[in-house]
Amino acid sequence: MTPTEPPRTPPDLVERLRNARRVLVLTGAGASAESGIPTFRDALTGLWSRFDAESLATPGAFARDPELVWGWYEWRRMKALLAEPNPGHRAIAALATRVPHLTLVTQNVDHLHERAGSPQVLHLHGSLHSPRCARCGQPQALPPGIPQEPEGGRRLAPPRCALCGGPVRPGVVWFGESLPETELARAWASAQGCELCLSVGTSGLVYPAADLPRVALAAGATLAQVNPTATPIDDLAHHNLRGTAGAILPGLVRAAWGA
Ligand code: BV8
Ligand code: ZN
Repeated sequence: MTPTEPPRTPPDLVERLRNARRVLVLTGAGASAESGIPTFRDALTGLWSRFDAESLATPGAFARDPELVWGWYEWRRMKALLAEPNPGHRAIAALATRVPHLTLVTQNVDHLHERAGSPQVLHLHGSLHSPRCARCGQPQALPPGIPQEPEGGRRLAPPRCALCGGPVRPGVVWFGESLPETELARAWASAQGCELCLSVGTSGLVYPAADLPRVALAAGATLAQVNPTATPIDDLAHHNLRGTAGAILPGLVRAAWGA
């Protein structure tokens, strides 16, 4: 570590983490970047490169061109299934065995936290792995195995609902759609009651998830960020650990508990 670089495991943060009873961890797409999953704003290449995420991840885009949108999500689901959890996911899973009350809230839809062993994950934006009928809402089974989607993508007709014949949509929360009430309420309550909020790999641009670190701060929590680049809450955070989740989080857990 060069002398000018800020410490990646500041002693006061390590102490705070080791002694905290209630910790909120909020993750965004950056937490999965080292697993090879493009971040949300990088996941638009090839066929989708002329779109921005906010325009494609919407009910309107799916209504206008279901094959374009379903093709994008099947490509992302393939990337998620081919990916492995990274050391950052595993360090967060280890926190669950150390912190008496750990709440893990994710904006991600890839299920890598679960595959890394995190016992409870609050999904604010849904999941790639739980599609439902766009018409009647009936949950739909996905074909077994890994979809074979070409890089750069292709249009793909969404399956039809077994019950009503409507188009099957991804089980994610699109822009303009409400977040699941229970998960949001539990995330909000955790932010209001935590001693430490760890915001990992999120640009903090999407609401209401982006409010959680501010809610924690207002309730008196210590706020720490793990991100290689600056975000809108840099000035608010007590600690800005400038680096990747896979590089920083294991060191933080080791500094706090040895193993
Ligand atoms: C809603 C699922 C009510 C789909 C996504 C105020 C209040 C409420 C709503 C709004 C509001 N202001 C504006 C809104 C509307 C909107 C919104 O927030 N718009 C933004 C663009 C301004 N919010 C909504 O529509 C929400 N709905 O509030 O309902 C309502 C109802 C009706 C009408 C109006 C309101 C719904 C938001 C959910 C949208 N769905 N995802 C999908 O995945 O396809 S959001 C999408 O962005 C992803 O889930 C993603 O996770 C999320 C946030 O992005 P990030 O995770 O931060 O990813 P990003 O690529 O941006 O950044 C990656 C970061 O990682 C970077 O900082 C990078 O530096 C860092 N990084 C990179 N590598 C690493 C790393 N960090 C660590 N380690 C590394 N190796
Ligand atoms: Zn249906």
